Formats: sequence, structure tokens, C-alpha cells
Amino acid sequence: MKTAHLDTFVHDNLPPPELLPEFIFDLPELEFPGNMNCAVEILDKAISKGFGNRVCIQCDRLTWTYQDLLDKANQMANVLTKELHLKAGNRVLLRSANTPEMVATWFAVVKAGGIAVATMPLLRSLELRQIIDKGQVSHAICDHSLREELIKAQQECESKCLKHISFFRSSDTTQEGQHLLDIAALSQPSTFENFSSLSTDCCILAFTSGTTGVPKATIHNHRDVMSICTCWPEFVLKPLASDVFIGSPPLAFTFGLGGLILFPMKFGASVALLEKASPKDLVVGIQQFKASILFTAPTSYRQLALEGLIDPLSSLRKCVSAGEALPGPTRALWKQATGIEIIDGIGTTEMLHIFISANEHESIPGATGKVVKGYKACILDDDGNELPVGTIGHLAVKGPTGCRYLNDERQAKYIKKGWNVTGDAYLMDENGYFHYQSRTDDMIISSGYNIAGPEIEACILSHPIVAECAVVGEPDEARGAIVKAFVVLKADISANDLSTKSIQDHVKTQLAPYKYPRKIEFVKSLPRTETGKIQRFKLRQ
Ligand code: 3UK
Repeated sequence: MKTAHLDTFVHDNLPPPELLPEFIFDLPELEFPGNMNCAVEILDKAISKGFGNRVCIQCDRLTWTYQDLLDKANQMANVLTKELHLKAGNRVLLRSANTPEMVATWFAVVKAGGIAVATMPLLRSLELRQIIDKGQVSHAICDHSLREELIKAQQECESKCLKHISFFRSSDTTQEGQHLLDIAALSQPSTFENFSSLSTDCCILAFTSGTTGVPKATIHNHRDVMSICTCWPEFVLKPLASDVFIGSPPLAFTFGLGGLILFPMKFGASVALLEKASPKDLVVGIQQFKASILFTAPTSYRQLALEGLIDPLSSLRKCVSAGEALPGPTRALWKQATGIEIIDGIGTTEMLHIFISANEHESIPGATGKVVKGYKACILDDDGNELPVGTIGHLAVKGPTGCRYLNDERQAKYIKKGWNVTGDAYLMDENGYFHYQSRTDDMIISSGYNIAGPEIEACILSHPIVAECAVVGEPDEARGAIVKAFVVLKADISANDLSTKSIQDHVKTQLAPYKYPRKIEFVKSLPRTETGKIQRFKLRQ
């Protein structure tokens, strides 16, 4: 394999060919040229498609058209290459909330042939340091208000690879020794000679924390980015140019990058970016920007519906849920509150975006959906053999995108016989719908029964006194493990033996009695990752 990069660090640390998944490009839409820069395909080509004067990005401070975004990205790309000596293949860390400036820097980096390493604003210096070291990051671009932890990380970093930090949105333009990217960009031309990358050159390193907490970096190239812009959005979401996207996932989470930036832009639509995106912020944003397509996580849908925050006559037209299993009761609550059937989809950082999903007309409660056109999926046993319909096993997928960890032994674990194995227990029914059971590491085995926590969670969530809930296995001498539920009650409900009994009885009447939670602990909140996933390993400790 070749590369057009001058800095070949990522190329040199790709997994060996025998550990790569199989890639499939059997649709005409997935035939890409050998030379391709996805930033050019998405941004520059939006102008030639006639989108130049359309609104592209809004936030509560400003509105940018496609032409505005292109001008800013080009100016910044000029600064990166001329002033900061960015070489194609260098890794550039981005640190910001979801802002238009973050988007402009992302495009600037990719246009210049750099590799964007987007990070979540909440990360502290230790986590940033791990990313900088693992990715051998040479440049960082940072919202000025988030500088402290990054500067600390730079100082503490073992490899001293991070040489240039550049800031934007600084209110203090006089501070010496600080490079201010947005100010420097003002004196640059708004045209830029885009780097002519191979479609197989890396353009994103997406970090994922994994179950052990040691971060993994997934490598994605220009072709991967264009593939995700084709499959799920074209075949499932089907947005219109008039749509206004909004949502909570950070742009550092590939769910957010795709859903809030790449997909709207592919269709000439627009996005309203929120720096804070709690359920209350989402409601305000939806009203303010008349948003029509919402991307958020299952808990956020549940909270919006339970707290009566959402106006059933709002501008919303489509709602997408991913990141965690969508419990049946949450789907039903949302339908009741808004009349909208949620579009569920499972994606992973390794696969870049969603590969199993169902649109609002084809979704069925309790199932994530069918395999997205362009991908293949099946269920494997422990030895990597395909299992028959209706059998629980390991979810396996292949398609135009796939797992490539940067210099990581865990590559061998994700790939089985060319399939990407996500670590989820699923079954496929006779109609090709995939039904989520649990993470394979979260399956509870009690007295020889396989119990999938999320099934019990969905049941407990349908109890009228329950706000949130998570189920784990607790080690037990007699039974191996018992089902234990952590429950957050609704605001006006008090925790006592009666509520425990009522929840247990509810489960016993709805599901096979052996599945009922023998222990219930009432808690104020559940531990979650920044991408909204319940941290069940913390509850097990
Ligand atoms: C879980 C789901 C059931 C599942 C992601 C959309 O979540 C994303 O990527 P991550 O790497 O996590 C992947 C894991 O999360 N999961 C995600 N969606 C669902 N489980 N139903 C779902 N709908 O365990 C998976 O293995 O953080 C999601 C797009 C891009 C993404 N990166």
C-alpha cells in the first residue's frame, strides 16, 4: 500500500494485512477514485453543486453559509501549512466544544492533508496526554477557554511530540507567545491548494476508550468518510436540503461528526451547533433554530419525554438514536410525546458510523434494525462460525468501512475471519432484524441461564415510578451471579421496601421469573461516559 503523506507515522502503524477486515464495495455509489480528499468532496464540491449561499452552520453567536465555511477553512489551512509548517500526515489535535470554529479547523486540517484528532472538551490532561503520545500529535488547535488542561498535557507528555499549539476564540489577543489561529487566518487568502491525497490515506484518528480504559486509536481514511456519507444517510435517513440538523453528540464522537457535520453537508442541509446539549438545551435549540432532525442518545429521548419538555408540534421531523440500545419503553414514550418513531442505529468508532438501522416506517420495538445497504452482518459463535436465525451470538459486520487500530494488539480481537466483531451479543430474526441482547462482557449468567441486562432494564423502565435504570450481574455463591438493578426513581417517589417489591413484581409478571432483579439499589444517578453510555463496569465494582 502506498501513501501520499510525507509524515508516514500512521501509515507505518497500520495493522498488518492479515489482521485487516474484509472490505466490500459492491455498490456503484461506493466506487471512489484513487485520489480523493473528503474535505474537498464535502465542502469545496458543495459550492460547485450550488450550495454556496445556503446556510451551512448556525449557533447562537453566528450564521455561516457554505461559502463562509469554505473561506474560513481555506484561510486556516493556509496558516497551518505556511505559518505552522504542517506536513501531510501530521496529526492535529482539536480541542473544542461543538462550534463553527471547530468545524472550520477540522476542514482546514483535512484539506491540508493533516490527520484530525478531535477530542471531547471534558477530557483532562492525563487523557489528552495518552492521546498525544499514542497518536504522536505534532499540532493542536484549541478553543482558548479550554487551554489549561491541554497546556498541562503538553508539558507532561513523555514524547514531547506536540510542538505547536494554536488557539481560537481568544478574548485576549495581546498575550505574547500565543498563536491565535483565527486572527492569523484573517490575513490569509480564502483560496487554498488542497492536498491531493490518496483515497486510502488516513484523515481521522478516532479514539475510543474501550472497556479497559486504555484508549485505542482507530484509523479512517478519505474513502471511509465518503462511504459513511453514502450508505446510512442515503439509504436510511434520507434527509432533504431544507433540513436543519441538531443534536448532542460531541464532534469528537464519530456519531456526532457524521450526524451533525458530514451528513447535513452532503445534502446541502444545515446544522445548528450547541456548545451545551442537555435535554433542556436541546429543547431551546430545537425551538430557536426550528430544527427538523435530532441526533441524541436514548437517555436524552427518555428525559425529554418524561419531563414533558418537548412540544409535540415542534419542527422535528426525524429523530435518530445511537450509542446505546434503545429500550422499547423509551421508543414508545417518544412516540407518545411527539408522534415520531425513532430511527435507531448501531455504529461503532471502529466502523466509523451506523451499519444496522431501520427508518421510521420499518422500525420494530426491541430491534435495532436491518443491515444497512452496503454492509453485510451475521451472528457468529465463539469460533467464528455463522449461527442460524434466532440464535444469540457475536454480532459481526463487514462493508466499505472497518476496524484498523493504530499499533494495537487488540486488532486481532476485533477481527474474526474477515468480519468486524463489535463485542455485542445479538440475534437475527427470520425477517433479518437484529435484536440487541447486551455487550458480550455484560451478559449475566445466573443458575445457568443467560440473562441480557438490557431486557430487564427495558422492563424496569416501563414501571411508572422509574426514571433510569441499569442492570448488572453480582457474583453469588449459589447462583454464580444474580441480577442486580440500579434504579433512579422519578423526582417525587421515595425509595423503600415497597418500591423494591413493586419493581420486582412488575418484572416477574412481564418476563420469565428467573430474570427478576434479586437486588435493587436506589441511586441518585447512573455513571455515564461522555458519549452517554452507562458505565456498567463501575456498577459491578
Ligand atoms: C453500543 C449500541 C445497541 C454497542 C457510535 C453510532 O456508539 C458508537 O460508537 P462507540 O465506539 O460504541 C460502540 C458500541 O456502542 N451501541 C451503539 N449504538 C447502539 N448498542 N443499539 C445501538 N443503537 O455496544 C457498540 O458496540 O462509542 C454509534 C455512530 C457512530 C458511533 N461511533
